[in-house]
Amino acid sequence: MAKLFKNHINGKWKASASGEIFENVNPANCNEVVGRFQKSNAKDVNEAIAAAEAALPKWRATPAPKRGEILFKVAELLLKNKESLARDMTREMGKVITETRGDVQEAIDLTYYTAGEGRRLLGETVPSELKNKFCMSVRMPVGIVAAITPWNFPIAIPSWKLIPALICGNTVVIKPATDTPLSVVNFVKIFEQAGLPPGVLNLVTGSGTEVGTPMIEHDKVNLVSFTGSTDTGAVIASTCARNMKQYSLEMGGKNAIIVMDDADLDLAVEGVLFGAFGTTGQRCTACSRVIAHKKIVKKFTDLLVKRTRSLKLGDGLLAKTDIGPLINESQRTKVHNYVQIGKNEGAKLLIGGNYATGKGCKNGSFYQPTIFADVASKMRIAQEEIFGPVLCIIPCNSFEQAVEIVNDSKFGLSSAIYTRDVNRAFQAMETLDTGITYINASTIGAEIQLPFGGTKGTGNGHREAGTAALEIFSEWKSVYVDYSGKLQKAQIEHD
Ligand code: UN1
Repeated sequence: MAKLFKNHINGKWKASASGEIFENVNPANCNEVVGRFQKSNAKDVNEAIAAAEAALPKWRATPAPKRGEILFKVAELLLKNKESLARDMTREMGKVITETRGDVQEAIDLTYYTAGEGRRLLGETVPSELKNKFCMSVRMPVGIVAAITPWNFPIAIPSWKLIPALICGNTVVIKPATDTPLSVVNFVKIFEQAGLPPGVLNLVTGSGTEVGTPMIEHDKVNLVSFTGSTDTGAVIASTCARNMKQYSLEMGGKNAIIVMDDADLDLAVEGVLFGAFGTTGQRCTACSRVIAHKKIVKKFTDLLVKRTRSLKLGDGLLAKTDIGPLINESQRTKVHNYVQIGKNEGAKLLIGGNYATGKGCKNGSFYQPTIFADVASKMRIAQEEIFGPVLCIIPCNSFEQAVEIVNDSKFGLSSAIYTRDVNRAFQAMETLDTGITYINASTIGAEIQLPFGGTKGTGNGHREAGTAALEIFSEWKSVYVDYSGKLQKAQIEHD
């Protein structure tokens, strides 16, 4: 029988109060159970939050450079265990091993970068308007953080939340997606090995309703940090607003690449291919729309379809595999439904459009890389996030029209343009309404030292990673030190 994994509460590995478990299955082979996990409930959540509350005073009083030292050890251990972490991740999530190595690497990069913040956490010193008075701002922890993380980046995205939360002196309870609990169990073991004190980071596995809801409703939680679907994000936002909690949301995308008539077409094809079908299209940053200039749309499409035909589907642990499965059957059904919607809307299906059931794909949730041509911007397949290997090609007449089409979306995460015209490139940077814009590169592959997040319906204005993450996970305190020995009145003693 597959190995049983437990929750991590107050430094101890513990079974759920429910006495129930759930199984995690390899999406490339539904006969392989990767592990059995705790089907937790509100009792476990309460216990984890109580542990986080008890650990908070000591952790926030620990000097930030010392907190950083533990996190540097976390980075070293991630590096040391990179290969086994990546293999476990491919088994539970399906993406190819080169990408799961990249996922772990993203966490390593973020952890080294952010651990260094322990010796910065910069605030401001500013002059006072009065004599013998000193003004500064310092960063304070927010308190108890509830982190709810998705399955598409099972270690990288938890690292975006846990590492900045911890360096800022918060304590945390994390609920990983039910499709990828093993990667987060592995991650939490690393924190334990690195010497993080008990209760500072707690892990509770289980469903959104049984675990997520009591977490976001708990009155001791100060901040909810969430990456996932727009629907769940909306529930979190309204629940937190009602309870005066802080929240940070990173949700959908409908990312687009503009291919202009002066683009290096071979380069653009590779960028679109990587953006649309990498991670089987299951990235928030995935390219799901190409806006191609009418002068090159035919040539570009032919090249793209040809390259798409050469992609190999299969088990992500095999070196020859380009594309792994979708995360689960319900996601496969959803993707397939969108393909039917696209056909009904009158888009032209060029390649794919069905379950992949060939050699090496029989027992998994595989879907053929799919391309629609002649897509109109208002079609549902061009507006809604599909989260699968489905790409829409939308022809355009000009740069201005291309920008209009990219911006005709309720989301605003990532965008890209392929052009050799430097003026166009700068105009694109200025006018594309997204949190991230790439010039002559795909929509995916953000680096951790810059802010990550989007405009409009993608989020609530926050940015993760880089130093921007500190704005989420710390509160400003302004401090005034009056050393005049008398009552001084700001604003009033003006003349
Ligand atoms: C996501 O899909 O939610 O920029 C994260 C990228 C990765 C992170 C994606 N570094 O594609």
